[in-house]
Amino acid sequence: MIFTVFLLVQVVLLYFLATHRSRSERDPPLDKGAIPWLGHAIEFGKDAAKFLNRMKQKHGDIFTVRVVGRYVTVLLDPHAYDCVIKDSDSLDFQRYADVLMERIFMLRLPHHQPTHTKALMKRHFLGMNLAALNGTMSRHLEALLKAEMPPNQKYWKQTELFDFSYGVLFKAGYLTLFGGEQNNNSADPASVYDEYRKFDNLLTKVARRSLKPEERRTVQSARHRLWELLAPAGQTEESGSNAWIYAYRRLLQREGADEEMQKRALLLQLWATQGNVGPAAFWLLGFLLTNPEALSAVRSEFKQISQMETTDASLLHSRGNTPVFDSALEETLRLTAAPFITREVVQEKTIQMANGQEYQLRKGDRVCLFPFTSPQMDPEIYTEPQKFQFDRFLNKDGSAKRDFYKGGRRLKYYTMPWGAGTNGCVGKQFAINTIRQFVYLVLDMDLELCDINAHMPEINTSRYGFGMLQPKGDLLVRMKARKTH
Ligand code: HEM
Ligand SMILES: *[C@@H]1O[C@H](CO)[C@@H](O)[C@H](O)[C@H]1NC(C)=O
Ligand SMILES: *[C@@H]1O[C@H](CO)[C@@H](O)[C@H](O)[C@H]1NC(C)=O
Ligand SMILES: CC(=O)N[C@H]1CO[C@H](CO)[C@@H](O)[C@@H]1O
Repeated sequence: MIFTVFLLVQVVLLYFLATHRSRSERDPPLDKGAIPWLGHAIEFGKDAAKFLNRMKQKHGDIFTVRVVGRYVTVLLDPHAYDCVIKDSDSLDFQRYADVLMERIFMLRLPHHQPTHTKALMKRHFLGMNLAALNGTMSRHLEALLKAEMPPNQKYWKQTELFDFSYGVLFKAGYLTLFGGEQNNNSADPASVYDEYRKFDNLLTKVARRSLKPEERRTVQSARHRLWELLAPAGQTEESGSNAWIYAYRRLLQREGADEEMQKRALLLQLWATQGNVGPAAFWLLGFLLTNPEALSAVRSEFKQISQMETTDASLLHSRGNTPVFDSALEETLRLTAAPFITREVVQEKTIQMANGQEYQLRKGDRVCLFPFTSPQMDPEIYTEPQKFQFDRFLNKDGSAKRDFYKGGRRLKYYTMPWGAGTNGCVGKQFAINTIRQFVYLVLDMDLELCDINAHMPEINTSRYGFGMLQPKGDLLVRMKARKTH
């Protein structure tokens, strides 16, 4: 009896020691939440943007919250973001990414060297190779759109814009980066897309470990199917747009990854390269269709260019020639790109805020930036931040606007859809080219809302933190190819 009581006291004491944490002067405000251990996990998962806004009102631009036993310091002062983005000695991106890789993709790469992968991706997705990608992508896009919307058809085709945009861009992107030019053993893009959407729909729940039993079965089966579908990719050497997979596999082999881990790594890359473009193109087309002034501005810019240049495909590489489109895209991403930028604190570190105040980050905690809240939706930086204004990123003279201010100081980071620093998106330029080409081709068809008074669907709040947001529901449109083409 005495022994049991003794044990109980010990357990309680241990629990207290493990979860107790008091504030010191240099710590950010601490908010553990009412539920022991879980802390704020439930509210965080339901709608992270709303929760972080509430914490910002309560504590200011930096605070520490407890989420599933971990302490996460959230930093919302964009003037202080460089402290986190630039420091790779005391703040480790890889350690944090490894957790997600293991949980979502069941991927373990013990000898993985991120800098090598990074260099490989840069080699293949930028510079000369970007030029090759653009051509392949453009051919796949045209073929897929032609199949969806045969020329010379008389009748309107009704479709859901999100599903349409995601489907076409995913399949074109898959064929470009995983199928290649001559490759004959790549899987049917439609089956890859179907399985991917099942996986994608449950991804946030996998990351938060909140799957119901039947959802767990769905995820496991979709993940398995995808591994099998991707297994043949990059097995043989190829030139062309999927050469990167062969090189990537060779790199993984040198790092000691077996076949099994290689195909799992390919699913990770499918997610990184195909998960954001479709949703981004959906939001942009949706905002244009619900803002007639913006739509006609973009259409007339495209019209001018296609008159100037000889072929439509050349639009894809006329970088910098579409300031109106670029501004509309940047505005779209401001409103709908919401990644967390997270690091693990491996050494104590001091952060200096815009007002000069200093805070200490504790070893073992995580630090998380959420640029969606600030700068992107910050009313001090953008007037009426909820509103889509296609020309927000244009100066009066029509050039790109890059100066935005907070607290009287010019911001280095005024939107961050692509992340930043060494871990920023390597596919940015390719993604922009692709979206530009897709929107160009789609606007070249007859396209209209089924209900001219339709509003944009609401945001699915469970996806905050996972890159591009997705809508709750969809937007019905009808389209048909123009006769003259
Ligand atoms: C609208 C489209 C896209 C958006 C908004 C986007 C956004 C991002 C963001 C925010 C990150 C950084 C993640 C972090 O810091 O944790 C990232 C990483 C990455 N992106 Fe993109 N991306 C897009 C399209 C693409 C495309 C088309 C490709 C491939 C061609 C691509 C390839 C990658 C890769 C390989 C990484 C990982 C880089 C690393 O591990 O350091 N992305 N992307
Ligand atoms: C690919 O497969 C098709 C039939 O499945 C065949 O007609 C074509 O010649 C093949 N192409 C190459 C490059 O092997
Ligand atoms: C919202 O997103 C989650 C995660 O992707 C998904 O499971 C859920 O079905 C979505 N809800 C709606 C209404 O689309
Ligand atoms: C720089 C560049 O964009 N290059 C290529 C883009 O695609 C076309 C074909 O559609 C090629 O001709 C360009 O060389």
